[in-house]
Amino acid sequence: MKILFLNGPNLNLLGSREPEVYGRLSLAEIEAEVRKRAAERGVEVEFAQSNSEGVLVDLIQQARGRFDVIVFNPAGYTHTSVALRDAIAACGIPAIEIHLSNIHAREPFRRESLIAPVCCGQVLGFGAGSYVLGLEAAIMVAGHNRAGN
Ligand code: CA2
Repeated sequence: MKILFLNGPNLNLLGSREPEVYGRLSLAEIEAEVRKRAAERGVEVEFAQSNSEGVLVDLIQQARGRFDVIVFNPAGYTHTSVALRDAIAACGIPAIEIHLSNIHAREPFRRESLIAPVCCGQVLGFGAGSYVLGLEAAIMVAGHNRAGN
């Protein structure tokens, strides 16, 4: 079982600013925690981050046949990107949307996700824990798919 953790714009800045909203861990530290949990659960994970919408579309297209589930934090593109929504809808891989913060408790423009309707579900508001819970959700979703449920 192979799971792609895909990260959108500015998440490379994690840990450096706005710790009260996004926590103190860098993306590399979150990745290390997810890798540790994934090893315990016997699953493979790959992490990618891009600030570019087009690169994220390419990564989603290239995931076909390589990954069982995509765990996706689209960051700012969550609220704007028809292109990423279309890419997730077209790729044929189940996706789980994750966020560090609770987007529903923030500014009104963050409350809408264009990506959520083409995902199996969302995990949000738990800081770095959203990535760990996203891993668990991905394992569950992949298991269901394999069982043909
Ligand atoms: O809560 C999340 O995970 C978000 O996806 C984070 C995005 C935000 O636009 C979404 O509404 C919710 C922002 C990621 C940028 O993170 C920064 C980290 C440190 C300094 C500046 C930005």
